[in-house]
Amino acid sequence: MRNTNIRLLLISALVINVAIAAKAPQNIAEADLTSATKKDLKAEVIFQTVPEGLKITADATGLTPNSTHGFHVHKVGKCEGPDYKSAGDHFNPTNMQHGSPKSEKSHMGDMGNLVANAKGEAHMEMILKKDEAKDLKEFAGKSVVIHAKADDFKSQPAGDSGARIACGLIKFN
Ligand SMILES: [Cu+2]
Ligand SMILES: [Zn+2]
Repeated sequence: MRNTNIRLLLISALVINVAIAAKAPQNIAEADLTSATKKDLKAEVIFQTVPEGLKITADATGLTPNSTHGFHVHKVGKCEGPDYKSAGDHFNPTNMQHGSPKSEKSHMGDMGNLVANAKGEAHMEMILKKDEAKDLKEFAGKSVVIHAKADDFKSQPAGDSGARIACGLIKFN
């Protein structure tokens, strides 16, 4: 009798847990970036689906003061330092050329530049207005990369933004 009660209790706890997991928001994903070469460099990037597209909020610290850095989603969710080549090319499911996120015809993963202030901190908010960008599941499992140099939005295939200095995986919370 007591055994049955305990079993019922366990089962109901399980059911409640499954229900909570199912209700966890799938409209927000996050990447925490670290750097193998610049120990102070850290960044948090939040991806949130909104009616207009995909809202991206990035905060970075530990950058060189007053510097500008190419900033992209890369197609492989693998951050192996120190060069992070493991992250592969830019996320480009629509087969476009590299460019500015403001252009319809750029890589899905092109997020422009992160611009650091005099303290080496960068804050960026933008909305990727691409139809395909609304499916956050496409972004989860990819990686976010910060580059050493500015993205010129012209050079192919990656905006001539130089070495990859930080990397982080995109995960649902
Ligand atoms: Cu990149
Ligand atoms: Zn690109």
